[in-house]
Amino acid sequence: MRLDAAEIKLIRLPLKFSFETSFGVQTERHIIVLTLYSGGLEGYGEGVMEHLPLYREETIAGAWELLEQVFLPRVIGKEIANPEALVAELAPFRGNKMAKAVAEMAFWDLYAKSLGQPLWKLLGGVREQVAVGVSLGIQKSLEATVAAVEKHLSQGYRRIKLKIKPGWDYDVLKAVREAFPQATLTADANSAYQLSDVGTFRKIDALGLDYIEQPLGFDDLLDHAKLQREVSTALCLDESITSPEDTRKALEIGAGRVINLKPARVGGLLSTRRIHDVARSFGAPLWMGGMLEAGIGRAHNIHAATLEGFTKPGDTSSASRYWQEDIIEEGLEARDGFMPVPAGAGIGVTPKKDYLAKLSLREAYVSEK
Ligand code: OSB
Ligand code: MG
Repeated sequence: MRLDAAEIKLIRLPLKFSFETSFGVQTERHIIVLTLYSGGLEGYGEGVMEHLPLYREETIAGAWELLEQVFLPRVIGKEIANPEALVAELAPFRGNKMAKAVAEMAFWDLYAKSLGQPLWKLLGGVREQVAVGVSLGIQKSLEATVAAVEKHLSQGYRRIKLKIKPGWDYDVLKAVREAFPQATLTADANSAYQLSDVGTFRKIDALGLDYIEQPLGFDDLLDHAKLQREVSTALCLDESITSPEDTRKALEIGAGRVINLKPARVGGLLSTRRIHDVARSFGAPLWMGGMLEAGIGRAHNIHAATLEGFTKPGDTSSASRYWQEDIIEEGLEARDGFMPVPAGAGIGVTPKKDYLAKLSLREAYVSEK
């Protein structure tokens, strides 16, 4: 299909809660929203990068520059047959997976719409709803944490993930475990620890967590392998996984046993499917991560989570947890711990154009020269 034009917007969307992790506190998102135009069709993509490179290296400034000046001009005006062809166009450029993913995922939406198919079917998904849990930020107190866990368990969420950081780890996990002996609990450190903190993880090991997410360096597989040999709880990799190749290496050396897969972190949905296949070949379960996405990115993630290997509950919880008003018409709401996959062609959601215009801080339009 021929790509006629592209529009990028940077929007600001306030969160309903302040989300604290080991790397900072978020009270709002700044989101790059891409629309690709082809014939009468529109495909949508959403960026997960932020102003500061606190999670991984990419930034809004860098992604904006690449999308507006390099990636989009390279594909607009061209005949792009399928997602493989789009990925090939961007392949000469190293890294910048999040920026590439914005374009790749918008293209998938467009491509699925051109075929009149829902995205999940085109990807080869096997289910029409996906199991979900919640990711709870660092709270003000142990009591507040236990109350937040209670609230989300009672809403039916199938797993509770608690953010941890040095000084806020074993005690909070222990308090929650004691209050909820049967709950599926996990912890996410967002790379806040070093191998020398092994003592903390030996203590946490006794709490029966389903996994411990990304305890060590964002780009460090070797020390994760060393830590995994010291604890019986599975380690789950998030930040460290950006490609099928590093997934193979991570699983080969035993750097973890579970994969948090975020399409936006790995360059998009083709890469997601390849990583999924690598993880399955090692027998490693996957789950769908999240980056506090608004409706477009959340919809993409829900579609991708229908692939067979996503056997653990993901982070794509109800949009109404995050936003007073989402950027799409449809409500993405979980019921009893399951998120239905949006129906209709492509990602199956409709951006609110007037609302996006109101939220917009910056815009660019790329058309054929
Ligand atoms: O590490 O999974 C993470 C949010 C922003 C950046 C990194 C992470 C997260 C979350 C939130 O855990 C998941 C969500 O609710 O979207
Ligand atoms: Mg994580």
